[in-house]
Amino acid sequence: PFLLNVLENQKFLNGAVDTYFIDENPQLFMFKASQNRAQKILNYLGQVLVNGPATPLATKIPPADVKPYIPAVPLDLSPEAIKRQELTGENTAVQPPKGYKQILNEGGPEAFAKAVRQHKGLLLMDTTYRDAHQSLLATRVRTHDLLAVSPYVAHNFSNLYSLENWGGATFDVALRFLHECPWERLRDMRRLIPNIPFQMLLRGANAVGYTNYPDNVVFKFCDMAVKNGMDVFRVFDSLNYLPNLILGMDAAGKAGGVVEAAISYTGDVSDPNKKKYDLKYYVNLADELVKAGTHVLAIKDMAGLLKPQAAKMLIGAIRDRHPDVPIHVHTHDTSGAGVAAMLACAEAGADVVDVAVDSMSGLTSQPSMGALVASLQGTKLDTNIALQTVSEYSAYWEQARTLYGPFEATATMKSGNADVYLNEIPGGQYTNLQFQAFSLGLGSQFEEVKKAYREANLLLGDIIKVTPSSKVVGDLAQFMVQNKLTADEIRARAEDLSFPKSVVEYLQGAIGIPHGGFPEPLRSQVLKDMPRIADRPGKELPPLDFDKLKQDIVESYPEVGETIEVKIERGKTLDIKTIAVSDEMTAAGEREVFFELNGQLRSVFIRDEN
Ligand code: 3PY
Ligand code: ZN
Repeated sequence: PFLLNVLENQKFLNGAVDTYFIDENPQLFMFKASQNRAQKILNYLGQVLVNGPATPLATKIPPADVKPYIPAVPLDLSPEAIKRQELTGENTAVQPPKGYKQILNEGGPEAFAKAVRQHKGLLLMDTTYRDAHQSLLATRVRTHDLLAVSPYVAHNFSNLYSLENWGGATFDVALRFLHECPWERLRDMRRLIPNIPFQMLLRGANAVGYTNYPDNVVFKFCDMAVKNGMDVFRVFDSLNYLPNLILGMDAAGKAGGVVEAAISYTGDVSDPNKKKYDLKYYVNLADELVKAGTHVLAIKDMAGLLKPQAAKMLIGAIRDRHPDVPIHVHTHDTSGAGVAAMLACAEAGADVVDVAVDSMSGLTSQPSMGALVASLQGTKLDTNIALQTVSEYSAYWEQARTLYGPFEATATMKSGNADVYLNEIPGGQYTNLQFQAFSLGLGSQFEEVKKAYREANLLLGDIIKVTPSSKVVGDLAQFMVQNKLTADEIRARAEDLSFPKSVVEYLQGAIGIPHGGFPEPLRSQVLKDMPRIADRPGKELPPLDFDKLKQDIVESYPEVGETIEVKIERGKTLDIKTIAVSDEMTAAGEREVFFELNGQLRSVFIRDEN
């Protein structure tokens, strides 16, 4: 650029310059901003090539510099074991006690369900490995920290119904942000925990994604999950749309898994004014799921709306109709009533409830394991888990959690909030929406978003809200807040507004059909003559060709050698080819990344942060 500026300078071209020329001509160094853009882009691409895509940190809380203390497991001190350790370095822990996994292995899902139903005390599922950190730490817990405490879990929690350790958002986050293989995580956990059934959350026809997949994808996914160590599949659909639920149940069952069909709970069955989702609605759905052959019936209270009184009515009614089917209840502690609600469920006949270890519990996570264990000690529902054991497990997570400071939900969330009964926002989404509002410096906007969420839900016809239908409501709420639109204005201007894509697709029927149908006239006003799906969405999708997908991925993601066209302004395009990343590092820990920029060789130095 300097040369170009100089070559446009008449005085310089005429040779009429002396040593003060540069001092007297500062404009020579005033380059147009655009001259820097190519360099910035190369720096960015170099950064991605060397360090991978960057993830913005959620908070300013730094990760702690700790090595969490790992509670010990009993060692096998036999001469053979010691010799094996010397020779192979193999772990010398004694085998953990047998658990429900062995019953499942020996007798299959039916025998497992029967044993669960016959068990006298209350059984627990521990969500620490999945929903707890999905709700509190943006799903960021790495395989390393899960594996470190896994031998302790195997040795001390052999009487858990299951350990929820996969599915939901963990799959996506492992790949996208942690750059970890979720399948490897599953196999490694299985190796260390051979005695406790593993449980995953399957979003029905959405598997572990955010949209309906072709049927063969869901079947293949479940098959691979079982082969890699998965046992129990909690299958839900974000609209409780039966055809989607049954598809997920079939896929999990065909793969050999335990099918735990889940009814997503919304509203309040103890409130006679809330008529859309009343006791009859849930009981009918339970009947359908039992008829469809579920091994276990789950109530999935994803927002934590099931009050103790409602729990008693709902669980009591289902227990009466289905005396032989195990009932498993999931909740979130957003309001603070989670422990009370789970105790009420247990009293009313639930076999299993979900808890997270104390230091990973509460707020938008699950209720506290220690609180449930202690509350039931000495009663007929005793969990037979020692409080001291829970306490050691909790101490590990208390320290491990500090490693994830940057992702802490508690950076903004200081207490529970019973306003969840008004807005019905699911646990994980509640944390996300709050964080988004605060990170924009608009803490007060969270109040507006929560109110808009409630209105958006009613505009859409009062729907079940859980991934991905909760995203549809959340997107509409954000749209209302950003554009300062009330529900009445949305109704009046529906034909002209440009709604978020998720809302339009939802109204087209892309994730299924809601209970009570789509809201009219809103749907017709928004969709006009756009196509509508009148059946199960996956039914219309052609099967995925796995071989072709593999080939396409291999072809379209060469890390080096890729040519990228970057349009920096109208009519101005940069052709960038990634040539190489140097194997050697400079003394400053940098790698040289080579590009061809519009045919010219260029390079940038990028710090390797791996
Ligand atoms: C998920 O889909 O990940 C959920 O946790 C829904 O509650
Ligand atoms: Zn949940």
